[in-house]
Amino acid sequence: MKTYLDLLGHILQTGTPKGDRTGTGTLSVFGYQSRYDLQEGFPLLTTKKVHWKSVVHELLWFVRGDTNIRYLVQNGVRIWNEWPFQHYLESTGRAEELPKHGPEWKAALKEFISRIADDEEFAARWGELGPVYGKQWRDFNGVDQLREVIEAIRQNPDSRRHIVTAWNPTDIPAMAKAGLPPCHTLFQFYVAEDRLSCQLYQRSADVFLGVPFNIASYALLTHLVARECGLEVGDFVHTLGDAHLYQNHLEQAELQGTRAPRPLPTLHIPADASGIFDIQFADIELRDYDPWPAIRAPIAV
Ligand code: DHF
Ligand code: TMP
Repeated sequence: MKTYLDLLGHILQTGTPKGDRTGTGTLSVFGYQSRYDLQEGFPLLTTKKVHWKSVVHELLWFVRGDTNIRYLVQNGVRIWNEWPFQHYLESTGRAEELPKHGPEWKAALKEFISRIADDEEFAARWGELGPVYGKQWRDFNGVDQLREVIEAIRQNPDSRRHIVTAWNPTDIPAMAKAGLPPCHTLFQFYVAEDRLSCQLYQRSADVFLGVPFNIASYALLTHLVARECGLEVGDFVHTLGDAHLYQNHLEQAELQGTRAPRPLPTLHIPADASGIFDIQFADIELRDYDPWPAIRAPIAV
């Protein structure tokens, strides 16, 4: 899959140094588009190992309308841990005494996460990310956008209005408090020749850490919606706003750029598995994933 490596190369070659909210610093471009033909295989990167289990659990968590990290934590998914933790430290006045990523901070994070898993009340109070993706997809001021878009694709496939938006301006302050305003902001489905395509507008893209997850997540969503509508899959079109590489990811990105892509894995869901709203994790199977080793990088919080 050359497409993603082209994006890495484009930012390394033409990116402009730019400051950012987290204070890390980035190389950034504004506006970029990639296209993944889902008939060619499942676009999970092969040039580094991506934690597939987290991609699947996170998507099922969105689809169910959940916004509390407890489900993720209980299923071994760590990708959303740091934002509620930071909010907890700030709210309890301990952020100052625990410098980010130091040994005491790490110990406190571990303790926080085991309390989220074991203590239901604590999780209800501190595991919430606010009205983020799951809430907006399933209940945007009362509208179940996901259910409605699936019904609309079934009834009127040619429509040019198959849109789901996570960008709910009145809810942005509440999202920013414990989580983040949505990065994957708005998506649109498109049907032609019995194939379902999906385009995502992502306002802000951490190209080394976030984007590999985002591509796989929307490819999986496209498969699940297509299945629900009796369609084949078409393309995933990924449109990026601020596409950036953090300054502390540059070496990792260079290393990844030296690796030759391998054949893509394929996605398999048994015909008798439930539909998108009730599908089980175990029904979603990826075959023949043979990636290069993982490449570690620090995440900017
Ligand atoms: N903040 C920033 N700065 N970048 C992000 O990509 C991001 N993504 C969020 C929330 N906030 C964010 C949600 N998605 C990882 C991947 C996706 C993600 C959050 C985190 C991540 O850390 N991936 C590592 C480890 C994955 C694992 O747990 O095994 C990776 O190497 O892919
Ligand atoms: P921002 O809100 O200041 O743009 O910071 C969000 C960061 O998280 C930014 O680096 C983009 C990144 N991100 C992704 O790339 N994909 C995601 O799915 C999420 C949630 C965040």
